[in-house]
Amino acid sequence: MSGHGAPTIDLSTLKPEETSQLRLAIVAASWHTQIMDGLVDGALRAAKEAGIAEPTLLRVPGSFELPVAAARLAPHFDAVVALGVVIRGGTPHFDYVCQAATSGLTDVSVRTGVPVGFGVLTCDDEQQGLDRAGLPGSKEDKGHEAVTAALATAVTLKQYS
Ligand code: DLZ
Repeated sequence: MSGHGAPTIDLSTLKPEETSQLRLAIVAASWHTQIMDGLVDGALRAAKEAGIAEPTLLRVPGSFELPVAAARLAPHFDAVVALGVVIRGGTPHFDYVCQAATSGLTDVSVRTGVPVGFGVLTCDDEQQGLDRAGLPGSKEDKGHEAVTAALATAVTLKQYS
């Protein structure tokens, strides 16, 4: 999977009166510090562009802990964004952590009806993460993308609440 085919969602086309009032929570794992710093910066930048003054930022140890954090916060927010970096190693651990994070976050989103932006990078090596982290020299900005997607979905769904 790659970024090819991603839609252009421009936060500036969303009405500020819709996005600025949204309650946004960002849950972020802590493994792979440099890449995570880029993801968190991108997510906070997107929140600021949407006019959200004070998003809640909650740090957890690893990506495995993201679903339980998202589950605890989701009922209190309009959108949740999960950020993490999982890098393939020499054991099947990678697959278990990726599977747990992905299915857990999907479950939270569907069960609560609160959009959960998926900003978890699943990488073969560190370079793949750096390329997507929104850092100087990165090709993609996945933290920003995850917040944009979650807010756009929250705005779309708001009329059906
Ligand atoms: C144990 C582990 C490993 C090997 N790799 C990663 C990783 O690349 N990215 C990540 O976010 N977390 C990793 N973890 C930690 C697990 O997510 C979890 O925190 C621990 O298994 C404790 O529950």
